[in-house]
Amino acid sequence: MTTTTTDITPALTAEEEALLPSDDDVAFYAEHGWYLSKKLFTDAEVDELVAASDRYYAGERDRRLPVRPPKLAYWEPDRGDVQRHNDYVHHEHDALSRILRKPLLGAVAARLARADEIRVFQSTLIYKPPISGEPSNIVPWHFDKHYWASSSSENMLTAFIPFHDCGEEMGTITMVDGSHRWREIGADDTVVRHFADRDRSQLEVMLAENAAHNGAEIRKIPMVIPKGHVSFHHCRTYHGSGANVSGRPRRAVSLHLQDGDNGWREYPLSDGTLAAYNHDVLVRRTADGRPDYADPEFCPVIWRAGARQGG
Ligand SMILES: O=C(O)CCC(=O)C(=O)O
Ligand SMILES: [Fe+2]
Repeated sequence: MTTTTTDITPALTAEEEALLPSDDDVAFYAEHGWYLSKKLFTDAEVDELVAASDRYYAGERDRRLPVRPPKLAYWEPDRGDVQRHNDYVHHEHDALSRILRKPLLGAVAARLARADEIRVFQSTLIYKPPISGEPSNIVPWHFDKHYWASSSSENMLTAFIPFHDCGEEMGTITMVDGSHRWREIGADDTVVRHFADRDRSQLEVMLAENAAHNGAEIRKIPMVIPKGHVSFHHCRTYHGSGANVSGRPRRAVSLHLQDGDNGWREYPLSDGTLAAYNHDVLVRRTADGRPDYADPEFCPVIWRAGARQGG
């Protein structure tokens, strides 16, 4: 039987192949927990991300989520000039989705994660208004796995895709070098449950305590990202970001990615509940009744190795 998967992962062009991370880059990512890519998106694609996001903010949608998940980030104009976060844009907006699901991006992620398949886990459209003192613009130190305890994979990763040159003055994403290799202090799952609700000074202290526990220095690396390039980070790499003092909005998508092996797992928290993710009220079930994190409706495949050989 011939399998044609060209609609999912068409072959890369020779020019695209040249943009993949080298073996040294993959080793760098494994050691440092982050990687700044080559130019993966053309200027035209990035400009279309700006235009499409403006249409999104003006209310354009191709479809809507069938139900509202409990912890959905969903800025609406009545919230005003705070930092905007909107989840599931890959589901709700086809023009954004088409660009974000670029196979080359999936191929880069597959190399870094040493995976055969990469699926979208989440996409969050982000807008930091150009207001230097806006408190909501500050992203406290965290790592993404804290939010993904119901995911079985330890190899998930995030592609941070700005829609312009993005430097320190814009409050670019900043990595804590090598922190994905730290062991966490204790098994305090209040982090998993309440991470987003903690205040900033608590998180700064938590970062310092975790570093000390690992005998590590905190080395903060602001990612200076040229237009069309992408910053990748491992799901256990601490990161955050500061004020936007540039006078221009900082626009980006944070594209959270899962390797093919990821699936829902039962992860009991100390308060007796199970760790959950917004997908759990949206996606279809697997044969054994778990939320299916491979549901193509919400978690589309963007890269599958071997597709060029016919599946
Ligand atoms: O917006 C930022 O600076 C950080 C985004 C983030 O936390 C992520 O991409 O995982
Ligand atoms: Fe994050």
